[in-house]
Amino acid sequence: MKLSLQHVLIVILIVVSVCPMISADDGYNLWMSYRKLDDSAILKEYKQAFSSIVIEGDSETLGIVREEVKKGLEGLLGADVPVLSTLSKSAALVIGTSSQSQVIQELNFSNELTLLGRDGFLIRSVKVKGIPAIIIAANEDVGLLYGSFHLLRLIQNGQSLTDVNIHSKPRIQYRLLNHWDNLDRSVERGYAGKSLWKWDELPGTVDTRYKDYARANASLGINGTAVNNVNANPIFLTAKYIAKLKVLADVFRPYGIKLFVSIRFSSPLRPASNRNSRRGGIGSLETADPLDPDVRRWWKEKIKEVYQSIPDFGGFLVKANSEGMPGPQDYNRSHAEGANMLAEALAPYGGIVIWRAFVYDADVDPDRAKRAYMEFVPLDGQFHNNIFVQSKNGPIDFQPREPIQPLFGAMPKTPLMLELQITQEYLGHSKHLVFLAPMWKECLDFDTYAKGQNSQVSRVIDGSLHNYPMTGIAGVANTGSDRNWCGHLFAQANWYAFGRLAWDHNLSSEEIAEEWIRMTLSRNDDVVKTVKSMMIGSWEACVNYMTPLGLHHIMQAGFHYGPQPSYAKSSRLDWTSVYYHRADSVGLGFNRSSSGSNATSQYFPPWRQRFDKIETCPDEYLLWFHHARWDHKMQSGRTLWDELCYRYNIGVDYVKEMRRKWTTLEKDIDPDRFSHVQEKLATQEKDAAIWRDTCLGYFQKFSKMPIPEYN
Ligand code: GCW
Repeated sequence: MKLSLQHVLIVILIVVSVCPMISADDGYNLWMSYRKLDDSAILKEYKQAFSSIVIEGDSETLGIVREEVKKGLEGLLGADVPVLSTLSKSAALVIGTSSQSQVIQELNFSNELTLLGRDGFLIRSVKVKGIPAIIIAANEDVGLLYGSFHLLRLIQNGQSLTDVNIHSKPRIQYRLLNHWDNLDRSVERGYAGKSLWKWDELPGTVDTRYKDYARANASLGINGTAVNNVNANPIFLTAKYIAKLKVLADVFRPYGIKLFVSIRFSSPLRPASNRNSRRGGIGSLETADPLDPDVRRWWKEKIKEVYQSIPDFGGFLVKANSEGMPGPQDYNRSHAEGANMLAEALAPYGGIVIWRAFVYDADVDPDRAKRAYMEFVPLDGQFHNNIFVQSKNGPIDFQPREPIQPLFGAMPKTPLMLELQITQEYLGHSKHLVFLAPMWKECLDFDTYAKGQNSQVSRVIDGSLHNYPMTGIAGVANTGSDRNWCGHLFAQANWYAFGRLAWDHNLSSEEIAEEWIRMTLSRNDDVVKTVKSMMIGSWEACVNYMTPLGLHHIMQAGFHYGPQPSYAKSSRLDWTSVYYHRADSVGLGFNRSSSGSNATSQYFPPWRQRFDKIETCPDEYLLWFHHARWDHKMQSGRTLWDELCYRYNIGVDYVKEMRRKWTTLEKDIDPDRFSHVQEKLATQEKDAAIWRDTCLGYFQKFSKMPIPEYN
């Protein structure tokens, strides 16, 4: 059948009119919707400055830069912005490296550029032969990509570019996402639909979303991703899966993103007879002992095979001897011996090992909070220099609030990679609006006193405190195949915040929230203010309605959403709630002071003493470190019981207030996103009240005190 042009046009018209789901506001475009600016003064400035884009040079990455900047500027300015290869007579945006762009070369920025390393960039307003230009210069194409996204961010935030002069480079070298994605596309602790990776379609079919994922990460400077769950299936290292991984690595590469894989330590073994077992491998050996020559050979060959397909492969992420995963201790070898075997095999290719410190063997100490420190600190200095020890922010497990993991500062000879959790396993899944930047900042800004004052966690992980040879940070991803990527529209802000802090941990939560709101939701100052005021206190509120005053691990078993303080029977004591809160007729909390488990001794002075004494322990951590009496006098002057009731109540009240504020924005936010958030907030309010009522009802059985009235 032959179709006339008229027919084709009619079909196109029909398709366009019945496909509102491709609307710009379904959340798919994240913080990159590039809606036209409406402030006429700033629009005029930008239009004058960007009459064209000049990009000299050619590479896949530069192709992406070209496309992004054109799309971004045209969207934001609502005008055509041609891409040229040489500067014309009117003001332009000039993008290039000195090796590929003559304009940049002639500007002679070499001194400044050398300070910016591989990923850094320069954005500056200059004159080129009398013509005003804004330039983005970098040493590598990937720096230009980061610089371009940064410029677009400035424009989206309406910042004036007159006399702009920005030097930017990441403070941390490895900025990674860790996906806990399984082979069957389920995502452990994922709340945004199935995994993005369609393993059964790969390598033949390449979902366009892989590219969009890479683009979103690149827009933040995220430069690596471990694509599969740390509870790893060894199948990812079979030839069949290496071919699939290669396709992902090829998509990610021009965006500056390296692929990492989580491995199972027992991979050289024969497959386990039970497919669901965490043991077993993909080989034919009888042992996975890291000192066994056959095992070492097996890994060398496997790694060679991987690099033949993926020459810039990042390396391995390893969960070993943790929660039933095999590891070197199965053969009486240490974590260092296990990690070193892999590191040696990866080193010739520039690969690294990320070895997780999330271990809590009950034989090590009766207090779970102490175990990782006790196992890892004695190994400091024994790891090869291409190994990171990766630790969660707190000593237990991504609880709503934890004091920092005392490992930070205590391993000066081992690069520590900070592991944060973007997905809200313990913070209301994708049902609650909880902006996590303030939590991460609390951790990053915490002064460990490892080398006296000014020894913040941020300085441990950016390497400046101990001169680490490499530096890294990882976030457990909250992405999935939901159209809006993260389930909750506001969960996108956590992905965003992670990336921004990984690049520059000095940014404040307020700055990050404001950027995200302007780029995603609205540029109206009143709306920005209101939404920001919702986001900024949302984490503290969640702590209050879930686990105030240092309570922890009292959530519903397994599912980790609602409260279950009564949970007492499990195969492991340290999976119950009663193990952690220790409520009795005297009081509440886990005594980790020197009269209890003495976990406080793992911190540097003065924290050691401050945490140890109930009088000086901050209220935020009181029940983490102390078993306090119900009538203990808090810093507020209230008794513990009254303060507990108060905190649970103000937590719920905050959610009510967020809901009220959101309602006032109805006319400012597009209807789909407005009602999406409105529904989520209603659920959050209901479930926050369940947390409060369940926990207070339960603890009241011990305190035997009345719940005071609050209005
Ligand atoms: O908190 C626990 C989670 C597990 C997770 C584990 C870990 C991937 O409940 O789902 O397993 O942490 O970090 O290894």
